[in-house]
Amino acid sequence: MHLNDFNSASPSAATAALTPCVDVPRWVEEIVAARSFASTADLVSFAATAAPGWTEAELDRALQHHPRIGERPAGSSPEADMSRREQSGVDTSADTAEQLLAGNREYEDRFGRVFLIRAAGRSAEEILTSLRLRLKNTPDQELHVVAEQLREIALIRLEGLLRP
Ligand code: 2AL
Repeated sequence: MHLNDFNSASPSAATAALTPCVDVPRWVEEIVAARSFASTADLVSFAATAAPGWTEAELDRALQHHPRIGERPAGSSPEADMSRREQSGVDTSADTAEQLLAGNREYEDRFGRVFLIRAAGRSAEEILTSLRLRLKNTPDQELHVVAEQLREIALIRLEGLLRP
């Protein structure tokens, strides 16, 4: 999508384009309302701080669209395409796949939600190391990490969306 098209899209079309980046309606609405943007860099920098302080309810809603690391979604939605691209560098040999599965399970038992990490640019080994470290976090610390990772993923997706 070109920035000009995003700037001039109807509010509902702009909302539909942004929502796959992260399904936090407050974030989407703030960005849609702040158009027009002079450059993609301006848009991304606005998005980096828009709708601060995502609540637990907002995070839980957004996380429903993120498959587990190691589970590549099969569908053809924009989110599934993005997620596959982000996870394409994660090597899932039988051994790492098993460790990721076990780590995901442990994380879900401890925190009650899917383990989320910005996967783009990270190897399976880096992800496993981070997962094991994060298991030591308190639930409050972990909420902050999840919000930060979701925002990182959203900004990467936004850049991908607006790439000319
Ligand atoms: C994902 C995903 O779909 N993309 C990404 O960067 N991380 N999922 C996850 N559970 O962390």
